[in-house]
Amino acid sequence: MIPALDIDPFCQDFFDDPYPAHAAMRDAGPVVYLPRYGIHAVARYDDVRAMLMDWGSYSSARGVGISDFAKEKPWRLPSLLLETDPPLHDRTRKLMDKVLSPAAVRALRQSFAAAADSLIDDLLVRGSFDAVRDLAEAYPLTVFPDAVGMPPENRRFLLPYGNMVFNSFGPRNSFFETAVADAEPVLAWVQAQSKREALTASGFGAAIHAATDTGEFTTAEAEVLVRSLLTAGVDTTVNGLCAAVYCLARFPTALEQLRADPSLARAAFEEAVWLESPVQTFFRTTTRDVTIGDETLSEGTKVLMFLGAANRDPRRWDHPDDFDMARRNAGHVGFGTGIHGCVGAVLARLEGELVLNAIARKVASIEIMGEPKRRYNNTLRGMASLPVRMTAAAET
Ligand code: OVM
Repeated sequence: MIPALDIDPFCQDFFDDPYPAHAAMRDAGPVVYLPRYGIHAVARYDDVRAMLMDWGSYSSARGVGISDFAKEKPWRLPSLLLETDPPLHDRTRKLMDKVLSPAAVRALRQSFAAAADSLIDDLLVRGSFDAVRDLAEAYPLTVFPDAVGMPPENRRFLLPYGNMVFNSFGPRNSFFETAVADAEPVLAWVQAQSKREALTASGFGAAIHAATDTGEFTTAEAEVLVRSLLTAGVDTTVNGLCAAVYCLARFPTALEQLRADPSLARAAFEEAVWLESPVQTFFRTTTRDVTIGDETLSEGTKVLMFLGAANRDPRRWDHPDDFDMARRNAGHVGFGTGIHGCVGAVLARLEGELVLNAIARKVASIEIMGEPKRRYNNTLRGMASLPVRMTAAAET
């Protein structure tokens, strides 16, 4: 018998404190049933990881949200990257791997570092600010659209767009309805920004469109792949940076260690992604009858993978609720893993490293000045606001 649990993983109470429910699901068995939505779920590290690795049994092509594309019309034109299986996925992923290659990302280091330093300098002049709006959102909203090759106008539209798409992976609840209420201008803007003519000749966008010149990709395909960048490239990093700042504010000894050794910046960002798991969940759909533990799921079953619960599974991690930059967190699933593992992770890690390195060199203290407010989203874990005061380190 697959244990049935009365848990709603898409409601405000759950988002306010998902950890007791994560533990209940992990403890109930390798796979559980959530009757509220008629879905199955895995929350243990080993089972989440195994599912991410087995794309042949667990398909993405029927959608990685609760909606089954075999039964319902997708909310938007499906992604050619996220919502596909091999062999189509191999073709699109190969292009995106090339566009976002370590060498391509390395070329951005100097300009991204300058932007991080100048942002932290400005924030230190202000002293008190909102770490979500003024730091975690401000930084990716500058450097990422620049790297894609977007014009300066309306870049903030990327935030409501991401909020819509990441809500759309859950049920049609009030979070989704609110996010899509005024969608039209944002959707039109995203579509227009995905076109070759809207992008500069040098960025990631142009690199994707260049693949149409050889006939390997159609213009329509290139536009949907640019849309993947615009969808997945900002909100995710915003919530990763927010998690990192929140960790440093709550664990002052970690900030001391980071200040003493700024080369820990990369480890600090990785640990924050591990601990907070900005992308909390994705679904798969079984392509055949599968066995998990002693249980069988029939073909066509939606299974929810709790990445955030896997990253805090005490079966896998020591002191799984602590922020510890010395932890060996390799193998965490905060960026997923397998063929769909985050294609932008190299870029996200660069952004995280550079912001935290600037903080390490310039900031003496980070103090939380008011009640942090959570941002409720069916997929993303993050905050709407985090009022802080930062003081400057003595000049060296
Ligand atoms: C995409 C896409 C959308 C949302 C998330 C994502 C985390 C990718 O459009 O390809 O990856």
